[in-house]
Amino acid sequence: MKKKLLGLLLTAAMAATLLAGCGGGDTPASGSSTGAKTYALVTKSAGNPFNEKEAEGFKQAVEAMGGTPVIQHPEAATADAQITVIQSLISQKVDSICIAANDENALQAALEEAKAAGIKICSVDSTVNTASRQVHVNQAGVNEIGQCLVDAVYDLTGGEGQWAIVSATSQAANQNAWIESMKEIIASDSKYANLELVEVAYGDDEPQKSTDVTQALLTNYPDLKVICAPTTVGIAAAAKVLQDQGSSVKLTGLGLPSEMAEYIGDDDAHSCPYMFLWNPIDLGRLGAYTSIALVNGDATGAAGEKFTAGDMGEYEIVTAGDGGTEIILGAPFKFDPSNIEEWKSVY
Ligand code: RAM
Repeated sequence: MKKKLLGLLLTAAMAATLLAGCGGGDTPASGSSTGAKTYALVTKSAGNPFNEKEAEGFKQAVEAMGGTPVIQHPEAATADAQITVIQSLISQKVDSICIAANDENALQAALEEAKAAGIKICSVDSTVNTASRQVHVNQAGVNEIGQCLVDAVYDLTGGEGQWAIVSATSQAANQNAWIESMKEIIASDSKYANLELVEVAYGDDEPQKSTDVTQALLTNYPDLKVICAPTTVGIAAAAKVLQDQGSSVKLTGLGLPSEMAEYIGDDDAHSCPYMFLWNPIDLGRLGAYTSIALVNGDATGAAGEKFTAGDMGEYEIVTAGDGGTEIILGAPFKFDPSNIEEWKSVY
């Protein structure tokens, strides 16, 4: 997998060099005669390494295709901060906006205004409602992620007892969808009947707040067995709290290998036996290639359409759980003591 990634990065770098060499840098790769197109990415917030990796992939792919990337990290993980950014992108007349939404519904008016101005819209990582997007670029199937997390909680609790969630913001569409899926999976199978979810706490994807809510969980629930944090910021904060305190509470969730390597281990000295994620760089790249396909007219966002995502190959647009459409990057990947050393330098 690592070799494949390095290979892809190399191909992208070679494509970038070729384009720069023969096209003067601003020649679009895709046949338009109006000069380089401008592709914007709006992440959830600044200061989150996951968002930075996503932006790195987006920028790399747009540049490899001869376009101009515009990367915006809003100051806070709020809808208001993103609305301000969207409005400025409309004035800048960008060709597309790819957004990791801080709220599924609150961006609708701003995104509809963008759409009316001829800007192509996709969401990535965290979706907007179906009226606000043409297609969502999803890291993995919602229920696939939900199942991985439920299985991990079941395993680490020994099949019974108290567990809690440390999430991102209470409005985050992606975390809310994963949590909803986990609850549905648990309710649908009597195997999980002895698992007791005591609280969903929100660390707002801020390290300090995530630390505080983790500490409060430990104080309020002395019998707590497992914390599941489906956010890279939340899991890193929780891992440090648990490990520093020598807590017996075990941790799982979604984490960046680079931030979590020191906490992953099978013994009592480590707080996290294993966790999951996907490649955030590839997620950004797929967001870029999708934006390019929408701008080129290679895709409109309808289910059944297929397009070539540059050197990532062909992707198909499928129907999403909310009735809109999505493109799925791949399956969640498990990180444990056997592979964490290999991955911690990649992302
Ligand atoms: C955080 C963000 C992001 C999410 C990852 C797993 O970095 O909330 O949206 O996909 O965690």
